[in-house]
Amino acid sequence: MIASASAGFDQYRDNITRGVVETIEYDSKTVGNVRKAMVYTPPGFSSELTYPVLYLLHGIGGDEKEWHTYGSPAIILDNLYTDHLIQPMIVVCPNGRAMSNDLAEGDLFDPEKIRAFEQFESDLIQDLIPYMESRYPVAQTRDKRAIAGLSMGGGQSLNIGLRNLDHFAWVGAFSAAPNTKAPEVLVPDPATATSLLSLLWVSCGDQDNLIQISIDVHEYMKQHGVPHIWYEESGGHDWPVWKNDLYLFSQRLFR
Ligand code: FER
Repeated sequence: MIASASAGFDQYRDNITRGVVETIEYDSKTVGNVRKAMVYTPPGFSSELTYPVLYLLHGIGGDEKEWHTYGSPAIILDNLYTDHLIQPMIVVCPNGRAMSNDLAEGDLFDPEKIRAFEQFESDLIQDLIPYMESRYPVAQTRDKRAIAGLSMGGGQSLNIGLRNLDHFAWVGAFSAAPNTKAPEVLVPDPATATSLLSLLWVSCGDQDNLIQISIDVHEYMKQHGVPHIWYEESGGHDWPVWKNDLYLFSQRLFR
């Protein structure tokens, strides 16, 4: 049984040291243009230190700003840091729709836009991660990289994270969407995944119409002995669930 976030976890506190959020732009060879991402550096950030990185992905209606607009990740993480409940980490919110017009506009289910969420795998691994490693003091090993996201971003985290375990040891899916590949495609080799994963987190709200996708992933992992956390929480396909997930998931990272 996992207890949900304690009251006030997402409320701005006065007189604490805060992290900093900035928008960066990186050259994407994948898309052929300059793309934006939002980067959170933790309270007390120092370029003398080396930080682990969480890549935190948005949903079908979002972009690189979505988490910061609706999910208060900086407040949640600043509070957790102040309470000594998380490791200091950099959190990168990219735009997961890897195409030249990556705005969340028009028909969000247009096949070209859905494909762009797949194309993001290359943008992340070939373009954004190298950018982060060239501009920020970040660790460059798999055990110091995490990928997580909500809905479409949850599907991406499973698809990209589990296919690139040489890059990620920590994978989290919050309310994963139908872009999630079939469990046996995600993890064709349970023994290898088991040996490489530090954490596989799968969560979903019990009122979410998409919950079967997460249950299928959970059941497959259970059947094949792949250690993971399955967290069914109360709620729908919505921000209270995803904020709670970030609060709980981030505390388990980089331990
Ligand atoms: C779908 C239903 C929902 C789908 C994607 C979503 C690709 C994504 C929802 C979200 O990101 O919130 O059929 O197909």
